Amino acid sequence: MYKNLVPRVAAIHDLSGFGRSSLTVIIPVLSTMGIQVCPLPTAVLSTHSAFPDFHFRDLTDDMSPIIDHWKRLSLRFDAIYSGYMGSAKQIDIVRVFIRDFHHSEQLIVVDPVLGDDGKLYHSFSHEMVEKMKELVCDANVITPNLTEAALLLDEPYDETISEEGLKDWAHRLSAFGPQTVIITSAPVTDKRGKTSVVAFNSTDNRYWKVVCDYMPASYPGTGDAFASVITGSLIQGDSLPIAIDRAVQFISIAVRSTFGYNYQPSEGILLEKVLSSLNSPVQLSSYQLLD
Ligand code: PXL
Repeated sequence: MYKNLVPRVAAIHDLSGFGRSSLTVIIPVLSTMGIQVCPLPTAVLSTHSAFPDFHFRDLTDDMSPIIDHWKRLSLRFDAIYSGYMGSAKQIDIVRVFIRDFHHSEQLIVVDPVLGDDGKLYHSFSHEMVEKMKELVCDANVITPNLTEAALLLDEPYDETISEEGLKDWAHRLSAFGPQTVIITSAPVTDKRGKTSVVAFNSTDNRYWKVVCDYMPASYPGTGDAFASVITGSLIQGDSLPIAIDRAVQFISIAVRSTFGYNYQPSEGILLEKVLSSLNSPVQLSSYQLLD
């Protein structure tokens, strides 16, 4: 059977020129992990949407011709990985793309990019939330942050949600279709200064948790870096808890490397300084299996 010499991912995200988010993070992370990235861009922006007055070019009408060309080339993708959508209409295009390019050994990761800190991102409407609920049904793995998990479940954003509550949310999200649900920015109510990632895998009915230090700064693009390490790690054959450990450790190193500088957080984590750490084995595994 035909096999790619290097694992190949179709990456369906926007290209934001400045601010280290989406494809400018996803391509270097996955390339460093030895994975070929084929971008299917959803939009081109001058910066990510947290900068004022950004220029935005919606690429909805270019996606189908790009996909049609890829079909004529009979491209085979080991994974399909989607994130920020340029319009709600693109979700129908992505769903057809997944259906047409699907094969049994393929990993489908949907990062349901919608918002953060309890708020929808600038320029997203409720229609995007409703369409994203459809897209997550097609995924094997989804990586919502706490805000996105709440939006997908029509729950109020709850920064004080308990571990039991997080398990319930992860379980309910997996009922949409994905076997694996990974919720980031999950609060740790019994420990000060900590944040966590809580995950559920419906194939073995196990819940996992990785706790790390909370740093009082918010860098755009960390969710993209996190989901990219998860995607790369699962493609490389890691288990779910090790993939989460790798992603948490990478984000922690990246945030700590950045935090000490007097620097505008809107420019994103100093990715270039820490990319090479992706090639080191997990130094200190810290995952816990939850009851
Ligand atoms: O990191 C998610 C993301 C991706 N793309 C764009 C964004 C954001 C978050 O703000 O604005 C354009």
